[in-house]
Amino acid sequence: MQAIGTAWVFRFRAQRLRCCGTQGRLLTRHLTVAAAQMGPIQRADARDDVVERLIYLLRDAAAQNAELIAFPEMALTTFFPRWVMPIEEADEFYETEMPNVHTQPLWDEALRLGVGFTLGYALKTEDDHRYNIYHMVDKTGRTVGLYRKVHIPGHQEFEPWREFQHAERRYFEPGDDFPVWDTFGAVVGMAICNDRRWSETYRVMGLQGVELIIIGYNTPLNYAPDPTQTPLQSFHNHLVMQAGAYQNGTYVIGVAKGGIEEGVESLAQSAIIAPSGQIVRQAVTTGDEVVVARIDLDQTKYYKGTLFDFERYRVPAAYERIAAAGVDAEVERLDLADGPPADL
Ligand code: CDT
Repeated sequence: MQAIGTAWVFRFRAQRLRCCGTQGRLLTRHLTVAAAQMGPIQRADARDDVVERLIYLLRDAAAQNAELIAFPEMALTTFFPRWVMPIEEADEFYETEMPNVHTQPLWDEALRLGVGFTLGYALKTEDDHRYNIYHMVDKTGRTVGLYRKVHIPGHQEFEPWREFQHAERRYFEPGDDFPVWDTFGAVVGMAICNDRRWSETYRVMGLQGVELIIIGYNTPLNYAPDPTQTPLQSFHNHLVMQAGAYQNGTYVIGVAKGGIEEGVESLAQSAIIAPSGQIVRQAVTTGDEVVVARIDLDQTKYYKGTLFDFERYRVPAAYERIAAAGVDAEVERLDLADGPPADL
C-alpha cells in the first residue's frame, strides 16, 4: 500500500509542477482537442483547394475552442498507393519541404488563430527517402516533431486479382520509433493508420507516459486478402483504439479520411477516446467534419496509477519474445497469387 501511495504522490506532484502558473495558482489540465475528419480527396483535386478545406476545418475547430486539431493520414493528396506506378511517377504525391507554397496558408491561419495541429502527408527527403509522415505543429507555429509510420501494410508489386491496390510497401520505408513529446501541456504521441492495429504501438508510447495519441487513417472498407474482415472494419477500428487507450491509460484521437475516393470507399467514424476506453465523441458523417472534446488529462492517472501501474505490475521478464525479431511458430501465410482462397 505504501509503495503505491508514494508513487501516486510523486506522479501527482510532477503533474502539479507542470500545470501551475507563475503565481502558484493550480491550473487544470484540460485540453480542447479536435478530430478534423476529411471526406475524399480525388486525384485531380489541386493542393491549394485541399488546403482551403483544411483551413475551413481549422476555423470550425478553433471556433469551438479547440487548441489541438488532428487532420488525417495523407491529408494533402489522394491515397495514391491504390495504384502501382513507377516510383518517379509518384513524385507528384510527395512533399519535399514543409511548410511549402501550398501549405503556408494553413500554417499562417493556425498561427493567427493560436491553434496547433497534426498533418499527415507523404515526404520525400533530400537524400531520397520516402516516408508516410505525421507532422505536429504547436500554437506558435513551431514544429514539435515528425513521426514516420512504422507498420507499413499492403504489398509492393501489382496484384492483378485486386479491385484496387494497396501498395504502401512500394512507396514508403518504415520508421523505427514511437517518440512522445511534452507539448500542449501533455505527453503526446502520434501513429498512422495500420499502426493502430498493433498493441506495441500504444505500449511503446505508454512506457513513455503518453497521455494523448493522435492517429490518422485511410482505411478502405474492402479488405481484399480476407473478405470476411470487410464487414468488421468499423468494429476493428474502434476495438483496437479503445483497447490501446484503456490498456495504457491514455486518450486516443482516431481521425479518418473517409468516403468514396477514386471509387474506393473508406471508413470514417473518427473518434475521441478516453483512458477508460470509452468513446467520448464520434463523427457521424463520412465527409469533412469536426468533432471536438474538452479532455481532462488527469483522467489518465486513474488508469496509469492503479490497474495499469506499469512499474508495479508489468512482468518484463515474461515479455522478452515481444522485442525479439522472428516468430516462434509456423505461420501459414495465405497464398494470394490469384486472390483469397475460395473457401474464405
Ligand atoms: N493506410 C493504411 O494503413 N491502411 C490500412 C489498410 C489495411 S491494409 C491493406 C489499415 O490498416 O487501415
